[in-house]
Amino acid sequence: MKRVNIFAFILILSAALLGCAPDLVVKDLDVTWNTANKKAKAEIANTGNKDAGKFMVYFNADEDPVSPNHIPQVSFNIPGLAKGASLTLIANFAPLAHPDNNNLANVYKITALVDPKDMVKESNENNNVKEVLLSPRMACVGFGPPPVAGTRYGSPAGNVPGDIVLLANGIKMSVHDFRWIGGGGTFNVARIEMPPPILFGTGQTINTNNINLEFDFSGIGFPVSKVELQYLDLGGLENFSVNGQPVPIYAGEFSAAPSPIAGVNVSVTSNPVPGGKTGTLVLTGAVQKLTIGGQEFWIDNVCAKE
Ligand SMILES: [Ca+2]
Ligand SMILES: [Ca+2]
Ligand SMILES: [Ca+2]
Ligand SMILES: [Ca+2]
Repeated sequence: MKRVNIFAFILILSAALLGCAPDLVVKDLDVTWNTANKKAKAEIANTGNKDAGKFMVYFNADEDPVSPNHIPQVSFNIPGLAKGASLTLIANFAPLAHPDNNNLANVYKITALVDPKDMVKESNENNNVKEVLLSPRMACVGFGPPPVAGTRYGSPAGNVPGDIVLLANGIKMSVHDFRWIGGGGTFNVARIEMPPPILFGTGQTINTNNINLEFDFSGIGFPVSKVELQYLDLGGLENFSVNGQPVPIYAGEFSAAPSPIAGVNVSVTSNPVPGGKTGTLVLTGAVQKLTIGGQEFWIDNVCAKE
């Protein structure tokens, strides 16, 4: 009988001790993720009945693929949080953009973790994480590194038309004949390089010199409803097609490309720069394939969105 009493007492005591503990929770996680802003806002609360001492809060930007050296994470040191109190933290990821993490283009999820190092013993350790999947999903080709600047595709690399030369984030890039306005064509070279010293792209870009690049989005893992890229046109004419249309291919000034093509709306902006023009292409609709190339023509940040 005495034994049972002691056992009961221990049970009550443990319950009391457990009940008298902080409980840190991530109550809310809001993510703003677009070209201008890459921020996560979390409300952290202590819903326990004891004050919490110091702890940390991590905001992780989960990537696919994971970058080798610049995994985006924002961390906070919190000196303490009284019982019943809450605080709001804002993590700004924009300054963490780096070529090594594809300028944050591979981020698909934001995770907020309270007390990741378990510095506070809590009544509930299983409510310390909240995640937000970024929507729409997005996959991009940013032209490295890798590959290194100077990498060439096409004739000098021994490629033949149709060769797949690059695979990035499920997007396949192949090389094809460039077609002249009057018919006939050529198969010359595309080169990974730093762009001319004009505000265009981010880091490395790809130059097309009388060759076409085809981007195939069919292996991307989600339905594509939008494709965007940035371009720099320093002369000559361009080729352009969407989902294999028109046949054989549009040849002319890229900024005058027709719209719609194959049911996809085509929007090209154009701003003058010394020696040419730069701008963006936005394709809105179900895009499976995009073919593009020119003569003195660069592109960067080919992004497909859900
Ligand atoms: Ca907790
Ligand atoms: Ca803890
Ligand atoms: Ca780039
Ligand atoms: Ca042109």
